[in-house]
This record gives sequence, structure tokens and C-alpha cells, in this order.
Amino acid sequence: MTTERTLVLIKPDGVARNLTGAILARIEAKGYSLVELKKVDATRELLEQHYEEHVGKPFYEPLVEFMLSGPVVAAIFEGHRVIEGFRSLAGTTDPTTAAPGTIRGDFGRDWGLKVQQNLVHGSDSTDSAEREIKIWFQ
Ligand code: DAT
Ligand code: MG
Repeated sequence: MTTERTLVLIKPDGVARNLTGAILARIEAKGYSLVELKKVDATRELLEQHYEEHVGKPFYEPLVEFMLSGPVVAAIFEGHRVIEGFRSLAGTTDPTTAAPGTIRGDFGRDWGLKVQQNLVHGSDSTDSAEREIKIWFQ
């Protein structure tokens, strides 16, 4: 068994709606362990690194503005296959159609803005988890 780690962010919409506890509880209830947790006011520099794969896309600037609109909660969770396990728990990117039972499907919807306000971020591979954990927890 290999213990894997992932970076989870509760985005400004999740924090502003007081869903931090509910979201963390779902991750713990699935069986993953909290390793680190902090509330952060992200900077543009930090977000440029975090979202470097999306630079130049039409939603990039609205995404960065959204992530700067309020505090974020950053967490590291650990467990066997936690990267894909958390992505499954989070649901697909568009919260309108994310499956019921997922975090995005149960708590999110489209607010008619240029960016999907979808409550959470989770690393999508072991490489991005390692990279993102370094960015948020140096
Ligand atoms: P995910 O967060 O599911 O990994 P992603 O990495 O492709 O999705 O995109 C990062 C974030 O950017 C995503 O959580 C919400 C926003 N986003 C992605 N695609 C979008 C689109 N077509 N329109 C608006 N916002 C989008
Ligand atoms: Mg992504």
C-alpha cells in the first residue's frame, strides 16, 4: 500500500457559505486523514503558479479574480488513492450537472458568471499533488 497525498482547496464560495466544516466532514467520513489545514488569503502570484495550466484560457482571469475574492481553506489529505477518491467525491467541474451525492452536485450550481464557482479544488495526479502542495504549504 502506498500512502498518497492530495491538495484540497475550499474555494471562496465554500468558505463564504460556511460549508468548510461540512466539506471537510465528507472527506473524513470517506476515510481520508487530514494532514495540514489553514485559511489563506491567496495572492495573484500564488494563483498564477497554482493555475499555470489554465493561463490563456477564457475563464482564466475570472477564475483568478474569483479565487482572490475571499479567503480559501487549504488542506492536505492522505490515504491510499486519495487523489482519485477526492476527485470522485468532489464531482465533475460543472456544479449544475455534477452528480447528486458529490460535494459540487449537492452544494453547487451555476450562478451565471464567467467562472464555475464549484466550491473545491483537488489535485488531478501525483505530479500535480506534489507541485500544488509545495505551492500552498512551502
Ligand atoms: P477541475 O477544478 O474540475 O479540475 P479544471 O482544472 O479544468 O477543473 O478547471 C479549473 C477551474 O476553472 C474549475 O474548477 C472551474 C474553472 N473552469 C474550468 N472550466 C471552465 C469553463 N469552461 N467555464 C468556466 N469556468 C471553468
Ligand atoms: Mg483541475
